[in-house]
Amino acid sequence: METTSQYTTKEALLELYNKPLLELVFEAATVHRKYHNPREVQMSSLLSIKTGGCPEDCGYCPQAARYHTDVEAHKLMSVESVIEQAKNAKANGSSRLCMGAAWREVRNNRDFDNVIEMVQAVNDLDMEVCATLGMLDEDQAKRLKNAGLFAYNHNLDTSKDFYKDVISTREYENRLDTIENARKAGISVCSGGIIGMGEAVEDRIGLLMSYMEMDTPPESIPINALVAVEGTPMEEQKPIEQWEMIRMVATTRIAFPTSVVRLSAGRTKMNMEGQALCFMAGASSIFAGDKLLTTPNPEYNEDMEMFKILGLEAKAPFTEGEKPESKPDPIIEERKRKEAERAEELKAAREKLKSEGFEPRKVTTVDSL
Ligand code: SAM
Ligand code: DTB
Ligand code: SF4
Repeated sequence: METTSQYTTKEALLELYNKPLLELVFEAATVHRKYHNPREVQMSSLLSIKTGGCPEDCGYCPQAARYHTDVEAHKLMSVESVIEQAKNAKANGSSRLCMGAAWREVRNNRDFDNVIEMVQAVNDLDMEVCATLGMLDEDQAKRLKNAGLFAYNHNLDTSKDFYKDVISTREYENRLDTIENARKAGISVCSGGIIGMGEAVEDRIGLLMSYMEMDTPPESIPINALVAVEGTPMEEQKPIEQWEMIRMVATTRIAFPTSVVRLSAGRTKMNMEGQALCFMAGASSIFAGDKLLTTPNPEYNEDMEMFKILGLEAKAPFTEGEKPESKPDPIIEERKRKEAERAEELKAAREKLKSEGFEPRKVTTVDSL
């Protein structure tokens, strides 16, 4: 089966995007039915494991420390709380958990070790694990893969041209490098963008062209509508029309026939009819649960009601790829080995002192006073 699209140039994609709406939806629905089961929708839950305080200046983002938004900065969540949230997402029908951190990049520190443990634990629950942690180098990508990470989300957000108007603290090329590092480590790539930031239609197509130029396009492409958050430079952006979301989803579907197109942020501003047209036009994944990272999203039961009405069902995990094996992490194993060694040394020292007649010093606690 032919797996590439006949629309590979900017001109062809622009013409496609501007087709009469229902013809575009029909063409997208036809492609969708050829490559995907149109009744299945993947439910992916987002979890902000490290919220706010980010040093970057992404103009859309409520988590950037420099903007005065209502988002409070928190430290990294504990592994136990992540497991609890993952179990809740699974019980509500999600097959994937996407863990997001408000970091510019991953650093090789104790927080990253904890993220590795989160990946291992959520993979053990038989859920697809996705993470979006900012820039990654090759070794970090390999460590995540080894821990059982299924997918890595890193959005290009918009066209290379418009990108400069949105973010100044890191380059488009840095993003391409991170995507490449995840790809080389054998991790499924999730990368997409945002519409409604003031970009031209050409920039939406420019984003798709960046993926068209890759040897392998992303396995999953999230299409977000800007959530205009008070305090960010984009707070005044006018909400996009639902038709624009439908056009973008349909064009993406036709351009990348085998990728999963995810109807992402912005669903609270859409009605069921608008979302139904997106599913018709090839969206086969949503973010589920009442919160995205920091902003609201439809509740699980609202989505279940919508699925019932539209005759859709939640997709099982690992239908697009095998469950990765979670292997022990050499860095964490070495740390645990050293900690155990140190504990043994302390125990031996204490026993030696005792055998030599030294009694441990009596400690008076407040309770015993
Ligand atoms: N800090 C990491 C990074 O930027 O790669 C990961 C988290 S970041 C919040 C993930 C993505 O969320 C961004 O690339 C952007 O596409 C999307 N996003 C953030 N704020 C948004 C908003 N207000 N509306 C729509 N999408 C948004
Ligand atoms: C993606 O493309 N959209 C998600 C996920 N990947 C990480 C994030 C949407 C964030 C919307 C704003 C917020 O809730 O903070
Ligand atoms: Fe930071 Fe990511 Fe938000 Fe940019 S999108 S400010 S990198 S959390």
